[in-house]
Amino acid sequence: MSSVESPISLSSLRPSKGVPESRWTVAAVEALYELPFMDLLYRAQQTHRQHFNPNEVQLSTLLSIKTGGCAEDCGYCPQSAHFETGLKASKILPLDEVLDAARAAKAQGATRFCMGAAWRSPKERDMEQVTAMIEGVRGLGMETCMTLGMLDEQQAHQLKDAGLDYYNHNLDTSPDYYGSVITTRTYQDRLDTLQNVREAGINVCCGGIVGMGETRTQRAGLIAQLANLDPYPESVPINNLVAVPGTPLGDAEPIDPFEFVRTIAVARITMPTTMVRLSAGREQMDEALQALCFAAGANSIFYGDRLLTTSNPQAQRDRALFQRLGLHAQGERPAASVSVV
Ligand code: SAM
Ligand code: DTB
Ligand code: SF4
Repeated sequence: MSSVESPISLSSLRPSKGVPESRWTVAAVEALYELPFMDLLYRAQQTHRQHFNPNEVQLSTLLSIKTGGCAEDCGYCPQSAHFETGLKASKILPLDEVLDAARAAKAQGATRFCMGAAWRSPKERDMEQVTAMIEGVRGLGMETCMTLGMLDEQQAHQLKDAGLDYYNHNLDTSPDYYGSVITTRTYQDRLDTLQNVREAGINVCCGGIVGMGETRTQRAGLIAQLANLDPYPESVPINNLVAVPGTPLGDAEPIDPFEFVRTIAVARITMPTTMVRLSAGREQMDEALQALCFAAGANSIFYGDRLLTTSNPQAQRDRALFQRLGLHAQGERPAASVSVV
């Protein structure tokens, strides 16, 4: 039987004349979004399989090392002091609690431990504590990731010297929608932090959130920004908004699930070698939707029953899903493969 090719070739969706080959225009990214769903998934799968084992998923566990009371006004975030969400603010966790949580995450199979703080940026006095956490978690044989807000050059070097593997700092949305969501720091502030992280030699984890009332063009605008970072991030978290009552986005209309899958696929195609992380919002998704996200090229998840302040599927539930789909965690033995003649 002959195969039927889509009438739209990917080369026709690459950047237009006069734009350097490596840059994605928003229009080119949007044209990917507009492909028939099956064609888009096929493209994403092709790209994914060129660079990764499609049955392998990397597991990171999150811990909030300093919760709530944040000075920023990010409209999606339950930890902002600007909104009444009923969340109790707490001080930075002691080192031994952080290491206990990391040990537990490792025992469950996580290979990376991500520590998040509700800060605009770390203060001088915080740096000693966070660098001790990096050293301690690395000492357990895990990869480390931190997300602490904005970093200057010196702070980025301090984290690198302590052995930090990844720094997460999201662009969150497109430049033109950004001001509707956050007013206390600019898009350029975020780009500056990303540059400091990159120049210090730390792997960049940078993505965004969908389902905040943005248009498809704005989702394409976010992906184009990420894909045009030079080099693009090593890890790209795609968060589905967790709508928390009390935040300005607490009543946001959920995004069409297929549009979410499309976002994963478009991230995979535009950033072929990055780890695309299916991030916040999995608790609100059913198994079939998560399976579609893996089929679209997601190859990393947050693992463990909490994100920072909201819930995430139980580890056991993820393990059961992996078994049903024949997926395995990075660093673990693949499920037995059967050859089909
Ligand atoms: N305070 C630091 C910062 O903003 O850079 C680090 C922690 S902050 C909670 C990390 C990221 O979590 C945000 O950039 C945002 O993308 C994501 N996030 C926060 N609240 C969310 C929500 N309700 N739904 C989905 N993602 C969310
Ligand atoms: C990211 O992009 N998503 C994670 C991680 N980086 C730090 C955070 C999701 C937070 C969801 C809301 C909460 O649990 O507070
Ligand atoms: Fe603060 Fe980060 Fe939440 Fe923004 S996303 S309010 S910076 S904790």
